[in-house]
Amino acid sequence: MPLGYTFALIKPSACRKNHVGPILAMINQAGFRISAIRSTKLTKQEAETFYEMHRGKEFYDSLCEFMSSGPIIALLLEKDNAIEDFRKLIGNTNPDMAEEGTIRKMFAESLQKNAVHGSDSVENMKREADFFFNQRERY
Ligand code: IDP
Ligand code: MG
Repeated sequence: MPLGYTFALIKPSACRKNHVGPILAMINQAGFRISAIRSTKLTKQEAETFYEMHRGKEFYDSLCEFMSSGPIIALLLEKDNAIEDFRKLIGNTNPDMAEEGTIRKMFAESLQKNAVHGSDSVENMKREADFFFNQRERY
């Protein structure tokens, strides 16, 4: 896969509050092309695997419980410099520290329920994309 991709999730809290449409619009307006998209729901065990790099941290169990609490939207997004640019678009992990106009500033409910996930490296992007999408689902 070329380097101009990132993987993203719209988290259960943002789906529950009907923020999917506005968040997708912001993603498109920022110049990302949707390569793959799916509505799905993780089991607790799948959430534990997806977030395995955080295993052992005090927020890990609660995070996996939350991430498996309802439907999510999985996204493979294409853009030059996608990983870095998407992290800028979503803002700081903690919405209290996120800049005005970022997705997390606008839609996060809390540090845990911070609306979206975005890959932090090419290696994690590939792992996360493969976790959700087979090749026939990517255009
Ligand atoms: P990121 O999503 O900005 O990459 P990470 O540090 O990778 O942030 O953490 C993954 C997710 O775990 C965050 O998006 C957030 O939902 C949750 N999280 C991170 N740190 C905390 C914390 O201190 N308390 C509760 N939840 C946290
Ligand atoms: Mg992260």
